[in-house]
Amino acid sequence: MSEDTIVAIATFPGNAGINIIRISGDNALNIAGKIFMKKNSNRESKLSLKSRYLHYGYILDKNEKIIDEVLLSYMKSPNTYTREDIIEINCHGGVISAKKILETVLEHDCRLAENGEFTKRAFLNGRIDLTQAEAVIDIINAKTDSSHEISVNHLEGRLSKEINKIIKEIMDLLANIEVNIDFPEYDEDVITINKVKTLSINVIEEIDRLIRTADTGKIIKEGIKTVILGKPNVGKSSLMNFLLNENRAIVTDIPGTTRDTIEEYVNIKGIPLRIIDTAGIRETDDKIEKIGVEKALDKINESDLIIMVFDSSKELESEDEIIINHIKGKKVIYIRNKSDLENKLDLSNYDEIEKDIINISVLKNEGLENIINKINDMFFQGSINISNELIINNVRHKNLLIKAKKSLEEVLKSIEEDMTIDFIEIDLKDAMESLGLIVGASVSDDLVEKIFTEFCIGK
Ligand SMILES: Nc1nc2c(ncn2[C@@H]2O[C@H](COP(=O)(O)OP(=O)(O)OP(=O)(O)O)[C@@H](O)[C@H]2O)c(=O)[nH]1
Ligand SMILES: [Mg+2]
Repeated sequence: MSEDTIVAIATFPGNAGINIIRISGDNALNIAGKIFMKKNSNRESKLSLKSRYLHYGYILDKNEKIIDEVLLSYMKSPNTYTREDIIEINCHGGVISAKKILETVLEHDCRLAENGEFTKRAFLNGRIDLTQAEAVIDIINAKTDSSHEISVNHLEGRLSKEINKIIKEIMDLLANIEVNIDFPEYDEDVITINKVKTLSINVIEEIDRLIRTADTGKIIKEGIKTVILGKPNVGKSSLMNFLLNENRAIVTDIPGTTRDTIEEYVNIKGIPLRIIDTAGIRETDDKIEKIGVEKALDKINESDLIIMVFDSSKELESEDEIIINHIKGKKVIYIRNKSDLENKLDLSNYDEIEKDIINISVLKNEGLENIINKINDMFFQGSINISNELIINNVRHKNLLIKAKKSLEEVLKSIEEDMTIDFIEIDLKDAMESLGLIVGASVSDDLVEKIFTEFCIGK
């Protein structure tokens, strides 16, 4: 392998028990020999490190001064994370030890690793495919149990397995078409156009099933972008604070308290929410408030969910109606807050809203669980249960699936239009290429060729 040897601190340096410095590459063992001394040995004796054992000793700087007492492991290639030789040094926590050890390692023939480079090598060296590499990053970034679970599924290769299965189906079909073109005399085995059609329809269905999970996947990964809207003083910030379980937003009885949007992430009973509190919407001459109102309206477009808050103690006003009109076509939960006060809100002109509205009192802590239940119903049909489901949580995967689906739809169109088999072949190959890109394989002509040579004629 001609790759550089790379090194990085793999843990988060700070006030913790240990830190780990990780070295990967041809030169890793050699570097260990230069900086590590086993306990009860001396610098003159040659260092021998058994693979997959923990070795107790010291890291020494270039002046042979002890930097720290460590446990060092050596993992011999190829059965390692990167498929290269790996040295891992467990030193004491804190900022200094790890940093000094890193500096000492860097005095030898290696360089600082780039972000994600160990995993990149695992991929380039064929230990994992692209979906698995992407899952590693998602596991690290996961903020909820469900998000973590989806990514663990991907790391285990469940998505790759599904995609590879579809690729194989298309490949078999292409092989048959090839046989058909090259050896038309084998016509009892020749693929009929009907076969192409049936397969394309089936594969489109399989791909569609995956694409349909992408909305849930995105929401679980990024949180439901929830914008709280309403005219001033209805209790938006109070609701935000309640959901966050902290006094994040300023609450006063003065209408127009919130000027800027406030965004926070919260996980309520497993439901990930990105909650955005906004400025109360009204006509105003106040320059700052005006900007806040515009920002609030802007947030509507990028939201997954709107929580529109009414004030039970006030009559319906034009501000309420302006908001109602702005959020048409969005997923909305309507809230009547301050249900502890006398109800003056008449929604008889808005039957649909009246029918669905949730009555709450943030002040009295009443009715709030109904909001969470409603979100659960709207986004997860009552429960987030993703245990056995394969869910797409990556936009790249989603886009490639859509592309593959389009190519297969082209196949069906070509069949309808009686196009020649070459056209069909091109679109089938495009679909296969898009799917191949998901798992990181570039399905070149050579690969396709190779597959065909493994076929026996007539089969
Ligand atoms: N009686 C009663 N008062 C409430 C309730 N919820 C909030 N309030 C009060 O209503 C006032 C306004 O609350 P905020 O949460 O600041 O309202 P807002 O919608 O964020 O207001 P702006 O930021 O000005 O748009 C405060 O005095 C709250 O204490 C409730 O359920 N019942
Ligand atoms: Mg507010």
